[in-house]
Amino acid sequence: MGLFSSGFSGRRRPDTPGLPPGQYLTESFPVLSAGPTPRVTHEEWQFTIETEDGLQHRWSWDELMALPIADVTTDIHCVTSWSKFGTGWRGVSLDTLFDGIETSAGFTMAYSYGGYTTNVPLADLMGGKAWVAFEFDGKPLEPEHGGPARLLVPHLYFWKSAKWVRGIRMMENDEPGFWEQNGYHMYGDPWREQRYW
Ligand SMILES: Nc1nc2c(c(=O)[nH]1)N[C@H]1C(S)=C(S)[C@@H](COP(=O)(O)O)O[C@H]1N2
Ligand SMILES: [Mo]
Repeated sequence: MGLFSSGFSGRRRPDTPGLPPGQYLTESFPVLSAGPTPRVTHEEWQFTIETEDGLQHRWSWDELMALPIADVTTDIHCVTSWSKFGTGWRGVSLDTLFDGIETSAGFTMAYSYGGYTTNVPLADLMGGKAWVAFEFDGKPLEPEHGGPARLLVPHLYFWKSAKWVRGIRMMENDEPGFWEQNGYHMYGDPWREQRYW
């Protein structure tokens, strides 16, 4: 097998622009979930940002839908080595959600329905880098992929993009989430291959 001749998706092509080291491209959209898929209705769905002083800022589904909505096209990179180019999402920017929230804490923990957690520095949620996404490929996000809504932080490995997201808690110090406690990297930059630690 030549390095450059393969026309098959799924083959490793180290010279592909936009493909981080050690990743291969896939056309499919694998489902990776550590547990069962929670079923959360729009009626019961809520999203809460809790600051370090315990103040909670909360949105219902309807309140989320009333916020400015962003269309996002981005590549995604899973630590299990698949990458997918040009995925299309619709969601609300974390910049919008954090607008008017006062915090001096530098770290966050994302919480999901079902108990999953993952830590992300606040700076990586700001500046047009992260969204609460509720549509994929022009359709409502499937429950298997995190619907009704998931975090989308595509510049980090995809485990940071918490499915069924229900909130974010601000933290003064970095603390490991679910996979980070099990050996995944605290930050998870695919370009530096920060898979495990
Ligand atoms: N709540 C929750 N979010 C999660 C996970 C999970 O198990 N539970 N898995 C993570 C991992 S390891 C990856 S690669 C992506 C997979 O998203 P997908 O199933 O939509 O491909 O979700 C991330 N977010
Ligand atoms: Mo993953």
